[in-house]
Amino acid sequence: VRLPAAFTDLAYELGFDSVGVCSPKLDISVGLNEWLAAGYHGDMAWMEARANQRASPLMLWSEVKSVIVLGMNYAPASIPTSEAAISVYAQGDDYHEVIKPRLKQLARVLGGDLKVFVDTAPVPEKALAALAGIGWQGKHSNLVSKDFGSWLFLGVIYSALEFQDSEAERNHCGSCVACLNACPTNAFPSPYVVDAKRCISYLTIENKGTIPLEFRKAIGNKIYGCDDCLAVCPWNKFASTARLNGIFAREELKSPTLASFLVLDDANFRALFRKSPVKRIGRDRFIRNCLVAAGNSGDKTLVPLIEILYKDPSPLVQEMAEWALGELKSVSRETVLP
Ligand code: B12
Ligand code: SF4
Ligand code: SF4
Repeated sequence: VRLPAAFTDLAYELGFDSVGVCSPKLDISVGLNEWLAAGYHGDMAWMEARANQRASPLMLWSEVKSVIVLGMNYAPASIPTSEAAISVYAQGDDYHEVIKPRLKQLARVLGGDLKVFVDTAPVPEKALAALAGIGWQGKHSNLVSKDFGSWLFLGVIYSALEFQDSEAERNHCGSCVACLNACPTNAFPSPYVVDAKRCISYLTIENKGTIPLEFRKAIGNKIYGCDDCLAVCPWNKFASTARLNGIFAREELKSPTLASFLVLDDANFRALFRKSPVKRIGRDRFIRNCLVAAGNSGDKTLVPLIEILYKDPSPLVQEMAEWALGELKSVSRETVLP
């Protein structure tokens, strides 16, 4: 049977832009195991822990008959360029909290036994989305769509009911290599493969420790995640601005200043990033990231704020403050003052 029209209509009403169905008989274990064996997951031990389930829906839930994949467009009106750049996906409400309740609402229309996922479970979301016709895995490894470019969040429903499969999407990257060339940290060992340990998204979000010296300069102004490979994708020109724009972009996070962030204590940090994905990394890691951007900023007016952080109780903050001070002291007066 086809997916009920009531389901697709409600999906669109709730803000989803793309819906597809595929068989659960997908198995990405060869690629996934190679990726894990190469150690590209860094400290994300949770990627290893349930790798067999991540490789195939049937390993997670033997009852699943159909997989329904939903894409939600979050294309920004403009790409962040501020001195404290927060990646587009993190400038508004946490997408997990936006998408999960909507998937649950859709689940009620679908009926039957089912499970809903967004990001956090061992589910091969990108490969499923490609099989369900939402788009294809681009050379940056994320899902690209002809209609929405590289700006889609993915949500997945495993259903015990069987629905007619959609047509899988084929790859439309052609000879383009824009995303591979755009990466500031050379995180692509080969097309379609990301070495997470080198990815700024990993370094600024997943990584709990200090940021390795070799990447600090390349991180530039990025304080939470990175969009460089997504932003250059030529398919983005077909993307329209996200319908849920109000949810996915907060005015105050579009072009913030480093000075306003460097003074945040724990309580202010939590208040400012309430409901935002940024709160997940906590104040210390956030300040660590801001200090990297401060060290790269060439802005000596930040020195007094960084000197305070040099005495911070967090060793993570202290260490990065020391580095940032060193960087700014090496900037000549002429390049700083007009
Ligand atoms: C772990 C993870 C990360 C890690 C690792 C990234 C990665 N590429 O795997 C880090 C922290 C670096 C990361 C960063 C980001 N992430 Co992330 N992340 C995930 C997560 C939780 C799992 C992904 C996974 O399974 N990786 C394992 C590897 C092995 O899978 P893979 O990349 O598909 O690798 C395959 C290819 O290499 C393939 N392969 C090898 N050779 C070839 C050749 C060809 C021709 C092909 C087609 C494939 C192929 O084999 C592998 C297995 O199939 C998913 C959510 C989920 N549950 O799926 C979100 C997810 C992928 N992330 C997402 C986002 C938005 C991001 C960021 C854009 C956030 C940001 N702005 O900072 C960046 C983008 C960085 C990038 N270029 O990938 C979205 C992507 C949405 C989309 N449109 O695809 C997801 C789906 C979350 C969601 N629900 O929306 N992420
Ligand atoms: S998100 Fe940034 S650092 Fe990560 S692979 Fe893409 S361009 Fe490279
Ligand atoms: S930038 Fe080019 S190679 Fe990369 S995903 Fe987009 S079309 Fe494919």
